[in-house]
Amino acid sequence: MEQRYFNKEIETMPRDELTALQSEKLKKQVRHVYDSVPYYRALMDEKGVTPGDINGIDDLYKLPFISKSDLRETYPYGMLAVPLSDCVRIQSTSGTTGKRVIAYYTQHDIDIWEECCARAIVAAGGTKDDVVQVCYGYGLFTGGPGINGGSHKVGSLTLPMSSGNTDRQIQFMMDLKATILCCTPSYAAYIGESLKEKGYSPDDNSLKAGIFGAEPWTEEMRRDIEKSLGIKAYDIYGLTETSGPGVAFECSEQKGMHINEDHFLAEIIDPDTGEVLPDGEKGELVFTSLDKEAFPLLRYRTRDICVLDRTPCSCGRTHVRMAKPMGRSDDMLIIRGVNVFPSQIETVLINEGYAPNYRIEVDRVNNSDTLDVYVELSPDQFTDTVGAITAMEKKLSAAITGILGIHPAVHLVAPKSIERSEGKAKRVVDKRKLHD
Ligand code: DLL
Repeated sequence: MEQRYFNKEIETMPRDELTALQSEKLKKQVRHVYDSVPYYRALMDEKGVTPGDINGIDDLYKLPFISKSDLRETYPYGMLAVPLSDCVRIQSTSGTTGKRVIAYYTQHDIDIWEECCARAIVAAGGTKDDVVQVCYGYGLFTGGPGINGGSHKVGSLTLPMSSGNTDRQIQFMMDLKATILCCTPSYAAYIGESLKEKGYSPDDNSLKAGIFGAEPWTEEMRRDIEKSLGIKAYDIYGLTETSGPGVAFECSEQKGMHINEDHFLAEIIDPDTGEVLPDGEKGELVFTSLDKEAFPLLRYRTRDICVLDRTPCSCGRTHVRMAKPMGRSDDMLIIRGVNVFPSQIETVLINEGYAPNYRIEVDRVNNSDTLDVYVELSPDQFTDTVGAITAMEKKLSAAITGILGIHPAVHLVAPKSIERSEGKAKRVVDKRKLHD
């Protein structure tokens, strides 16, 4: 397949040149942050490191980390590195786990963010002839605005749908012949289900690709969505703290997501000790933004658990690839001492022939953890014979036990009884936290 790039020179830059570019940018960025963010300067002083100690990316390890608690402590302006009058926009996280994070952007910051999204769209086959339907949320969430800007840069016709109102999404998709769909994977699955209910087959739409991210999703879910929409589904990753979507994206090889390394320097660390781990080892992803002006975080701990791969990719891009994050370290459930990621359960469900409509409930009864998995039946699977349902529940429970090593109570529930998501799906209820 012929490869297309949005910025060929940068995306295929030989490694030694890329490293030199990163080192140059890092030196400048550390000086900028030290001079303009008193909070980070104090952290550096405490560690006994000065901008003069940073002569390239090999010195990155000397810098202190930043984590979400630092952002909370400095809320709302404490991490700002330029005068507020130089900023043109804010975006923000949903703040479900505490105070919202506010990210600030100068026009330069928006330009680089949108270029990162444009690279992702082109890697998924996008051109100026495409019709890009953006059904990530618009507003404070970065998904809609970021992909919207990227699509403009590519020159595609952009449909700024935002999330929700699925009937209207389908009408525009059909009437305007959308070719690229951008939303969360859980919403893509819901759109696929709704199309089927309306009597459309996957061949009836004009879609060729989807760019899905903002939440963890499995390879099994990818195949499910590809089948229901008749497309090739691409993963995209990002976070508000670094800019938004487009920090990393999949190419046609789909062997991990290329990190836009000219803007974001990636490390994997041991989440417990902070020690930098060699490539190929699983750990917490840490990003340093190399040329953002307004909100330039150095060594920001994402909490996302994944692996980096620096082996060459046959797409020609030289930038490092990150594996699909298997979840956040703070989403990982510890059930009866066993580490469980919701994505492991999702893999089993789909392999066993269920749709990815499920809810995981964890509780503690008589000092022992309980795990209940509610899984929705499709109309074809639905039966009101109790014996048949019990047998299916037993089989699924055994399959999950085989992977996790702990035994869940599986409850198969009626079609449509689990709430659908138009944005990031909420699949886990940990009642132990509610009791504490
Ligand atoms: O979710 C930005 C985004 C929008 C990415 C649209 C992709 C598409 P936040 O709301 O700040 O930003 O959430 C960031 O979401 O740390 C990950 O835990 C998770 N996440 C994002 N993309 C992926 C992905 C946006 N492709 C947090 N796979 C991150 C797994 C993802 N998790």
